[in-house]
Amino acid sequence: MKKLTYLLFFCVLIACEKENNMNNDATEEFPGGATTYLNIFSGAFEQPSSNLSNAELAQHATGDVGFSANFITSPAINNPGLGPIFNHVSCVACHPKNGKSPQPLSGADLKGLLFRVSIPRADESEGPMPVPGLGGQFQQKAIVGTQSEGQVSITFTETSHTFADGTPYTLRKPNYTITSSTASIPANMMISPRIAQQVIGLGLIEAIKEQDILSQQDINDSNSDGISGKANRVFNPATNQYELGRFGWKANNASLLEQVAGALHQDIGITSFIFPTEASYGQSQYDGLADDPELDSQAVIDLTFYTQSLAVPKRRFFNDPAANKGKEIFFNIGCNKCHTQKYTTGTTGFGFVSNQTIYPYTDLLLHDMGNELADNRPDFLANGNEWRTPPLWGIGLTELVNGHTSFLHDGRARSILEAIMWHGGEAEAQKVQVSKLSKTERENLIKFVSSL
Ligand code: HEC
Ligand code: HEC
Ligand SMILES: [Ca+2]
Ligand SMILES: [Ca+2]
Ligand SMILES: [Ca+2]
Repeated sequence: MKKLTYLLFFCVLIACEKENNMNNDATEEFPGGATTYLNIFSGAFEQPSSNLSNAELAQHATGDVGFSANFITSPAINNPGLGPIFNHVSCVACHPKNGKSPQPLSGADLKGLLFRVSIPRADESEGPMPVPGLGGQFQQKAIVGTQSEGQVSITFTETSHTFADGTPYTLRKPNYTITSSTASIPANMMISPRIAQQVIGLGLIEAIKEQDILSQQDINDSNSDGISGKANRVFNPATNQYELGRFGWKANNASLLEQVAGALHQDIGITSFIFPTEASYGQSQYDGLADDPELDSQAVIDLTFYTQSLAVPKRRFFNDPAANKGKEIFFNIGCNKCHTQKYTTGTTGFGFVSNQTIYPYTDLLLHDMGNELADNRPDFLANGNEWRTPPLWGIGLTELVNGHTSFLHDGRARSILEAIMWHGGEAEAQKVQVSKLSKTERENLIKFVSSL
């Protein structure tokens, strides 16, 4: 009898270990593999990968200048072409110190928040249908003498909740309203709020083998764990074909070149060889200047290289007992079912991101996160409830680098714990388990996530 109990206990342990797949290799202290940056300070997101050649370091430095450059109204000698309509004047204005934007508290200063807009179409997998007179993004700024597309207001609804141990907490939901617009707003227009993400480690994300992402899909939840990750498939104008989506909050961009050229085009109003026509073409704001592309192709490639070669900082609290207890909770609860711990990258055009063992904590797949987080706006294969699992590496440094702890797709969460408590849909079970943890267990879990 006693033997049987032991045996059963043993099996449960084995099953549990097999199920949660936790990896405890010492290499995890260097989550970006050989690219990892080893100092922790407020500039930790602005460092080139540690394994760049001198030529690569020089290109990184050139791209760095472009990332910080303020674009200005044409004609100008340096950085011309801003707008005529735009969201911000530089990359770094939205991605401060290459980190996440703080949450905006009013429509008067949206910081790194922008709004994607579209109207419904028969087959959403072809990508969002632009809104007549507004296009695919709402630009709330314009150069002197031009009208912006309009203004937005933000209000908040606060709700009260309690953990199982009786500790209260609140969640604050932002509501966005377009208060004025140069175009008439169609009744069926869909709006997706998106906040600027951190831009570290993206060359490594680009180098994850497509097969390693696709093999995690479980579209029909055939293993019945309530989680049904799905890859996005998006049109890439740089290659003129549909490809696996990796970047953006809905995995709506296939490559960093497309992402960067898209940011120049839509966010700043700069045309390039990928997007040679102004975002405002066909609208009253169009400038009609024959100066496109406004940025030469080498500058776009250097800027893209900058995002491909930014290091991931070293882990903190790596051998901290509380963080290690939190790691066990993370895996036992099943956070890793979406926040995949580890990959070995493939061989890419860049040696420095090839064949690296990395720990980004993402599956790069889309998940239904419930109605509370939904933007109700499809983006290629992502439906209105789905978001891409964001990488968690660097998350604990957000406070040090950016002086805030705003998380999730519109920055609504005011802490890592709030970000977890907003999880719903496919992650409802994990959220409920967190709500049942003791105070110490909750603190350990947060300590672990902050160590990433
Ligand atoms: C108006 C604010 C804003 C500006 C300006 C801006 N970005 Fe972004 N950036 C964002 C937002 C918002 C996202 C998320 C977009 C999405 O979900 O589609 C993003 C995403 C990205 C990503 C993908 C990150 C990831 O993890 O998927 C990269 C790379 C990036 N931006 C680079 C740039 C570069 C380079 C520039 C300058 C040319 C720039 N951004 C300018 C707001 C901005
Ligand atoms: C079903 C998949 C899934 C599971 C399970 C899951 N997450 Fe997430 N997580 C996501 C997605 C998707 C987002 C982005 C949601 C959004 O922005 O609206 C996210 C966002 C986050 C963020 C905010 C990241 C950022 O950069 O803004 C944190 C922190 C986080 N998750 C931690 C956890 C923890 C801890 C657990 C386990 C208790 C967990 N997640 C379980 C999919 C998941
Ligand atoms: Ca322009
Ligand atoms: Ca627009
Ligand atoms: Ca499943």
